[in-house]
Amino acid sequence: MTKGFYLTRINRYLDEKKRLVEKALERFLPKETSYPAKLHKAMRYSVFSAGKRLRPLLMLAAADTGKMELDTALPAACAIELIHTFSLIHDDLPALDNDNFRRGKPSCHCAFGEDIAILAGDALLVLGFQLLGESERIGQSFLKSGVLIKEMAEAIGTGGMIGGQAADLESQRKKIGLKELLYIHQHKTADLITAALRIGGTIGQVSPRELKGLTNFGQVMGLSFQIVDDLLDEKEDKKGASYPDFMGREKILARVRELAQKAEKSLKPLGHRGDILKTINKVMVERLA
Ligand code: GRG
Repeated sequence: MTKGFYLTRINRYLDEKKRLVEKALERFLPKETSYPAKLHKAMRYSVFSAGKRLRPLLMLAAADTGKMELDTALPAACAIELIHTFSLIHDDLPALDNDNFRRGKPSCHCAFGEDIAILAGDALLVLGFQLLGESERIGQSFLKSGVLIKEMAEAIGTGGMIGGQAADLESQRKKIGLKELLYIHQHKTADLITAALRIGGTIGQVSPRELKGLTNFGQVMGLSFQIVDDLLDEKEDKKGASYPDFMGREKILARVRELAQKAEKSLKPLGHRGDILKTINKVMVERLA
């Protein structure tokens, strides 16, 4: 099989899965005309903007390394995108990052007001957990949705994304070291990415060794994803600490390459079943090219 043919096949896989996620999100979100319409409009406004859908794609690809059942995997894949969107809406609020633009459009609070933006974020978070509760398998082995809910709660709680965000806020007020920056990246960014992979692997019923591989992949890829994001945002009005505060571009690029290789190695237990994830890992790094 030629490299070109192989890449086309993977791109087709990712496009198809992205379309399925978009359609499912459309189905799961309340209609924008249903009362209270302003809240539902704000939720849809933020979800249906130009997001990469990275976390749902990682989740579906991880589930596909095992025995994927779309009926179970799609609600969970939508759940993680809704929870991610909640974090972006709240992150943009004046009390946090105070960003006026998100995904190429005015931020939710700029378009709908701060009050509705807070509620839209809250509602997306709650709907995300509701969907996780609905991701029960109808196959031979009954998957307890409580397992998925716990996994997600840990990833976004005080020991995960929200804790990482709080540490990030602190870094705006006092100088921090590289160790603290690593803590921020691990929890603010890598934990949700890791949850996508672990929940996907759990739904696909992969072996404990394969789940460990997916977990390591998520942690390392999540770190490199945030470093790449820091580099891409370098010229923007950055508030907290970031990699360019600690080292020059060449050194950062070398670190990103090293992490990308390490992430790829983590997928070894999955053999060729990890190829889609390897490609996503490469594409994330190539954003710098
Ligand atoms: C609970 C008050 C309250 C706030 C929560 C936890 C939190 C606020 C914010 C953290 C979210 C954050 C901005 C994490 C950084 C991760 C990151 C690089 C996000 C961008 O992800 P992409 O590039 O975005 O996947 P798209 O738009 O493509 O989905």
